[in-house]
Amino acid sequence: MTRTEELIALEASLGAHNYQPLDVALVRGEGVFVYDVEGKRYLDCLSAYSAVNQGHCHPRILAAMVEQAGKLTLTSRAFRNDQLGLFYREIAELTGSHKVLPMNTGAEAVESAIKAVRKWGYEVKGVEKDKAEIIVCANNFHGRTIGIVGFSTDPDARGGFGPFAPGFKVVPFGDAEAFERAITGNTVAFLVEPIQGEAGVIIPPEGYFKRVRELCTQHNVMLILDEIQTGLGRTGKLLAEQHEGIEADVTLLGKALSGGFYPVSAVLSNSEVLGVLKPGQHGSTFGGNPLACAVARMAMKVLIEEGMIENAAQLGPYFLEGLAGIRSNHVKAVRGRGLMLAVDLHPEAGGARPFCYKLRDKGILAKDTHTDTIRIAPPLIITKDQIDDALAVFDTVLGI
Ligand code: IF1
Repeated sequence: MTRTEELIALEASLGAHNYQPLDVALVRGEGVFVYDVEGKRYLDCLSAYSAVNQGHCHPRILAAMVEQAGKLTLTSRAFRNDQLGLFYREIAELTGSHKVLPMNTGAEAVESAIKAVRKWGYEVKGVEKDKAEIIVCANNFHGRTIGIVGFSTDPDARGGFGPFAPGFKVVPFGDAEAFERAITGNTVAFLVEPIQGEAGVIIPPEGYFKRVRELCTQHNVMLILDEIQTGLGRTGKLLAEQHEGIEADVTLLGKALSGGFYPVSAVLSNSEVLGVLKPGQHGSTFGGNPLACAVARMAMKVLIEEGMIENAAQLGPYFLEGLAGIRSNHVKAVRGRGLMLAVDLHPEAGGARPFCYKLRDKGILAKDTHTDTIRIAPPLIITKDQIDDALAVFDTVLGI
């Protein structure tokens, strides 16, 4: 048995089988590369679903984490700490927000936003008790909690987990008229991803978000953009909303907010929405802890100082063009924004997963999704030469 086979057997015997990972066992990461237990190197084209935008084990984030870990890790919010206020100031400045609610996972940020906008609906908008409605999109992905999977349209995500909370309405993504028709006097918010990630990197039609923004303003509906995956440079802008020329009322960040070191998420808004939460009404043991804050502060700092967002803006289109240029009978379409890319294969190609295994064998880790799509999202520090190397591999694997 190889070391990899031993580890796979151990996972298979003891772990819940809620994942079907590619059979590669990683031990080390550095920048855009990860290394497996047999010593083989791979270009990471998933970046832990965009949580390691800054690259694996970024030295400055590592140093900030180690330093803080030796000083103070957790106080709970029963006491104050010397990092939280600084984290607030820096994330608020970066994103132009007025209020910040720190949480840990992305799903927690989503749940927290739902709580806040419902309360806002009752206390500010004047919606009748327990009547608040939130509109969401078909094929959404916002996390795995009972609240969130309750408004998922994916049978795998929600099947067998009911009963679910009421108060959610589903409309098609990219259809502003359908959204408008779904709005009632009880609608408090529209929760939506700027680009649908899990659905397969689905970019909405031009003008969709402009219209959505207008409708939200007109009907006093809070626009909640889930930028947990699209945010922090992935699409070539700090926030994906900037491509649309709009501003959300509530923005959700997670994943790359810590550069992959630690679960750190945040709800960002104007004062009106988060202002409704009063002492005792929401919280988290780990949310806003000094270790998380120190890590997140440095994760944001290196993203900006090291030009990672500009790099994604410059090299994303280059990578996309290269993928589009591959002569292939298997490829149906390529699309993407910044370094959030996807390749759709023809159904006759036999599914994306065998291609992901071929890519793995040639030193690239990418993820299949929805049977026929390969998702490509390398760390934002990837260089042009590394993209050229990757394109040569994609060409061998996908070509003719
Ligand atoms: C898994 C997908 C990506 C997210 C958006 C909230 C969350 C996520 C837009 C929740 C999380 C992850 C979770 C991961 C797979 C992954 C994913 F394929 F499922 F959709 F990235 F594309 N909003 N996305 O994308 O954040 O609570 O996990 O921190 O294995 O479930 P979380």
